[in-house]
Amino acid sequence: MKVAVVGATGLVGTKMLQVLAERNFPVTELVPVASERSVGKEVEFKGKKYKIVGLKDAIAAKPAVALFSAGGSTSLEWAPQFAEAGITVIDNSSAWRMDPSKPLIVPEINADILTAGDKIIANPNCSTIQMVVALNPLHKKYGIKRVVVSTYQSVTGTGVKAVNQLMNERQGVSGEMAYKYPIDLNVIPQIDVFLENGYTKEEMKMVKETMKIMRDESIRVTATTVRIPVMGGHSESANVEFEKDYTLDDVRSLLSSAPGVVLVDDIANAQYPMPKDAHERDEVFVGRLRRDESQANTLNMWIVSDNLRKGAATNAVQIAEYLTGKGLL
Ligand code: A2P
Ligand code: 11C
Repeated sequence: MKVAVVGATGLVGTKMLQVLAERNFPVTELVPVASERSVGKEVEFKGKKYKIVGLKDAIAAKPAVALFSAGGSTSLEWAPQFAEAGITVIDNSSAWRMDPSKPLIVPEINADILTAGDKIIANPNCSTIQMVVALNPLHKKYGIKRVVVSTYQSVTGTGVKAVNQLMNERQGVSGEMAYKYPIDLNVIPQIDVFLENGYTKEEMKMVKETMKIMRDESIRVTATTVRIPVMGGHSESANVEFEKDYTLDDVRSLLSSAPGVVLVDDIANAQYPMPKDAHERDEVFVGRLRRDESQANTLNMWIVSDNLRKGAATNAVQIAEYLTGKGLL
């Protein structure tokens, strides 16, 4: 199968190439795409070198599927043109996620809604993906009423520029700033732009995308999203109120058998999820399970995942695998 990766030189695009290779996705020919400044350069995929092309040439190459991660404006402008040419787009930007005519997919949860007619499929935000993967099995049994979530997000979520800022600050050299403030030895309680309601766009993504993916408008989510000087994964503290009461043993058993979830919850041995352990893994790690003693039917949990993998590249490739498996491409 001919596969295009749009944004192939970026952090997520590079990870997409890695994940496609690792999972042995049946790529017969790769079409790597980046901005005009990268056209002609080469990327390596499974030991073979491929020349980077521009977006027009990528459409002319007629891949069956195109994984997009080159920013919202590129997706807004180009995804419809790819779709028009019969190419299925799996888009990692926020451009199409809340469009009611576009599916927003986490394969463990709602891939069943996909049809051959879906030509632009949205990949959710990384902090949303890891949260819903952990919440969905609990929602099915106990019904979630409300989630209060605070995030601790890796600089890799911002892109190469932010990784460089952190590394430059660590080495005491000056360079381009991805953030308004230093990130090393600091915590920035702003991810993406502020909206009129005083929340950031990242916070509202967690609210709206959760309802769409879990197909339940009644789930209330309130979020505080925070950037920390960490690489390797996003962490989240979630306080989850259910309709029905639960037992911790049952929650543990549901999470242990949930697809894509790994339970790491052994406080006697100081075992809990951390970004350094989630790095380069595809699963969502959950731990620190405990009853909220201040309120009935409420659970506290800690959720960690590699934001570039399950939060972006892996989820996109899993969507492509689902489409291939079901003959929808
Ligand atoms: P390039 O390397 O040529 O700038 P990141 O989010 O890690 O910074 O990566 C962004 C990715 O999106 C890069 O591969 C970048 O290519 C690509 N990109 C940015 N703008 C465009 C554009 N207008 N058309 C195609 N690709 C783009
Ligand atoms: C971050 N979650 O960590 C963002 C990155 O909507 O796909 C991904 C933004 C998005 O900064």
